Amino acid sequence: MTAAGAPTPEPATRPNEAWGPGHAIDVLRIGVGIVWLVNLLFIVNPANQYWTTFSSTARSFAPTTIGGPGLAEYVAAHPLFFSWTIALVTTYLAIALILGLTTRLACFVGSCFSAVLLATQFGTTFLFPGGTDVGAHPLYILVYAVLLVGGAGRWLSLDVWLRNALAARRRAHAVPSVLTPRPWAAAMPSRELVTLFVVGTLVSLGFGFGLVLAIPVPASNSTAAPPGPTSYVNLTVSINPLNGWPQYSPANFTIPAGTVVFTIVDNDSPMNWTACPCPVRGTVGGTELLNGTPMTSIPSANVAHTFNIPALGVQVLSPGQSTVQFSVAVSQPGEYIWYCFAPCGTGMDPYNSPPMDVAGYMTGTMTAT
Ligand SMILES: [Cu+2]
Repeated sequence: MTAAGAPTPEPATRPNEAWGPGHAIDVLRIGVGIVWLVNLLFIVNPANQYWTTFSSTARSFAPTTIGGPGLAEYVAAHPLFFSWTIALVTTYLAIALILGLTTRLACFVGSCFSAVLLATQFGTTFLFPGGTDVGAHPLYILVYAVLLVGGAGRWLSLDVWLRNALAARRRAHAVPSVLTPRPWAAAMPSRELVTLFVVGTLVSLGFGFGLVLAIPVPASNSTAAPPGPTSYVNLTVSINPLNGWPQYSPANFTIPAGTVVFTIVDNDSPMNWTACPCPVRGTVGGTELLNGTPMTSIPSANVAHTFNIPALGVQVLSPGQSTVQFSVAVSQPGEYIWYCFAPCGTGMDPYNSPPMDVAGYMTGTMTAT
């Protein structure tokens, strides 16, 4: 469109023409589409248990979310909505980018999606190891911007095929060629579209940060001792000689509702968890005893494991080669799942490899009767 708003002749599009250097932008587009296709294959492969472990994966981000674990808990509590949203956006991006269908819309959706993920998991984005799931999102946003500005979708693209098919149909029916605005079809973008892209991405980033700051940390059940008996639980963290994994034992235990005094003897080696959000939460008095000294937060230099009971808002940090003690008020009978959220996995990604999330090692059940 010209400044006066009069339609300009549509530039001749040579559809899906032979390879030339100008098509590098569409090679990039297809490459990003393949990345999303790989993500989609991960989601649908039953071996990865995407659907069944979604909540615990979401919770594993809690310790490193700016603004506290509120959002991670909220996502974990609504797994159906969030797991499907992520799966559907992943499917759309894979199809749209590989086939060049609604290319511009895909750039917009992809950038906003990455911006929200980036904001909500900001604490682990720029860390290595640990940021492998979210560390790529700044790069993705950059790639979408390059695709949009570079006019991706002009080669090997269904957008072009559809446009030409429509044009041919119009010619065949002798319909006067009136240009209809097709803001999402592929072509060099207008300045307005680029502005919309930038604004949309920034708004999504702000929305993500707003979510993590606005959703409150789940209320701790109580920091005052409830009526009821006092019981004692002794846990140890040791390396399992069979597989070399650190392991809490016992992982499953039963206590009467009341005050539970925990002692954790951590025989694991020290580890430097630089992203550690190390405040103690949800214990009686809001403290833990580290080798006998009361602490309200723990220096991150040597946190080997954590002991979190999300339903009670409990977070306790367990440094290597140390003993911690704390009391938890359990006023209601029930089953309480505990987790270790420190990245103690032994694989490439220590946030998402065993024994993280492995029952009997870094998660288990406290049954209150
Ligand atoms: Cu651990």
